[in-house]
Amino acid sequence: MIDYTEKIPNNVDLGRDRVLQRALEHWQPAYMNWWYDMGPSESHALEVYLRTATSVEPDGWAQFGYVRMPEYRWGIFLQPRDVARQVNFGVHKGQPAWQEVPGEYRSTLRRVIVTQGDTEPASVEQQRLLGMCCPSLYDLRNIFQVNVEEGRHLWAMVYLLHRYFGRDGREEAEALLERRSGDADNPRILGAFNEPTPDWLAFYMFTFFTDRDGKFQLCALAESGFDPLARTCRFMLTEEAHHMFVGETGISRILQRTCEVMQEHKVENASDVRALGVIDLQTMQKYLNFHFSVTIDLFGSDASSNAASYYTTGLKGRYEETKIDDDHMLQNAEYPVLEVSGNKIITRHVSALTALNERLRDDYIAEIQGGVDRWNKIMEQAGISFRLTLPHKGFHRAIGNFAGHFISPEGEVLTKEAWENNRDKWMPSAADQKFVQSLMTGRVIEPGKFANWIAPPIRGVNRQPLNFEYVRFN
Ligand code: BYC
Repeated sequence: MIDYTEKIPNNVDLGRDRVLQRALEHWQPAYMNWWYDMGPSESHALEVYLRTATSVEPDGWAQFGYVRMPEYRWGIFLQPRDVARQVNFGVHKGQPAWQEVPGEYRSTLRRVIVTQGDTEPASVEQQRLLGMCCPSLYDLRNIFQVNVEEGRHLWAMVYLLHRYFGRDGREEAEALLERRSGDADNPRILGAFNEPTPDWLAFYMFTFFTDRDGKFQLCALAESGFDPLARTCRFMLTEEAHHMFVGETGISRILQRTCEVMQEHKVENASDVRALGVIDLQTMQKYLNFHFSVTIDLFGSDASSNAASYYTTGLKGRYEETKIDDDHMLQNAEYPVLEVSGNKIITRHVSALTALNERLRDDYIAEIQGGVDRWNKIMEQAGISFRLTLPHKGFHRAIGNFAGHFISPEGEVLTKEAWENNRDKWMPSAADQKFVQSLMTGRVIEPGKFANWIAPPIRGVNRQPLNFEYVRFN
């Protein structure tokens, strides 16, 4: 019999919880089967220089060493409990934070946890082939780090389902291993997690844009009145930061390399840039448009009674709820949302409670803009006039007020036909994707070497040199 307390680093007193142990005895082998089937392709024998969380202390959550990924110790960690913590918003404001699931909110909470949990294995599935065309050992190690941590985030949600939701929770935990990204019959729950991640440009965009949705959703759940959920999400956020770092620096390094080549060869035209084996800035903008629009859909509808009730009942807060100076009830407050009226986009003030998805989306967009500004400095420093911009919030949306409308990146309301005629100018066309993928046909695995289309990072992982053997192929 496997000793789970030994195998699963945890701070939830796993050794004493017989019910949980029994549940895990069933789930853990199914998880391993899923990892072998859907985890990174042809990776099982590789030794990877990974960080593993072995405790929540500052010196414990980032232990570096070589690990074969199937032997990674997927731990269960919650931020330590603050016994004075209260429900900080909604109708239960001021009550002690709940340590067990309130009966009347059981199915709603389970649903939110399942939705969050579902994204974690989905992203691993989306990225499973990318190791086969990595631009360096450094990047290969980083994608594997992201993948094992998404696996751990699945564990985090499964722990909550097993520990607090009885038989329904166990069934949901099993279903998390059964859905598959992009599967026509049994897809992942949210739209963006059924899109393919076919190349490394898409991967960096995904970790910059979509992992950041993860950050904002986790921040909102970290405010939850259900304390175990709040504490789990707090700890997940420490790992999420690295994923967004991989995305932001990945895009920066591609831009850096493109700018170097443009300067060196004095070329500006996209086809000339492509001929030199780097990704033109116009294509970068198209990928940005796609990933931004698909990701902002993940925040849900602009007006959502679900979001209002999550808040009123104390289950899901706002970004940085406790730092906001208001009544934390929002009974009479309003919030501006956009909608299409005729051929114009207008602003309407609606109840702040129903607009909570929109508010979180706006907080997210403000942070994204900061990253885009940092990317633009690379072009500025290279003396290149091209600038990346965020498309209008209504561009290419499938959820909320803009769904079914045809909005240009500049925010004009167009006919379907006019929009379709410009589609390939705004979003990656089949030919653009083919070009990007043509740069990524094989993997670069010589220590210290990088593919031509991406600059090396400024520094290595955990102060290791750039030519460190981040992955051992043996
Ligand atoms: N695709 O009232 P609404 C991450 C559904 S990422 C498909 O607006 P609500 C990560 C919705 O379910 C963060 N369906 O919805 C990143 C609802 O269905 P029903 C993941 C969608 O509930 C990278 C209906 O439409 N975490 O961690 O207010 C790598 C009405 O919509 C979508 C969470 O999302 C969509 N995009 O808001 C790894 C947090 N959007 O009731 C990991 C948990 C909406 O009609 N989830 N629908 O059947 C939530 O809080 C909410 O479910 C949502 C949706 C904010 C997502």
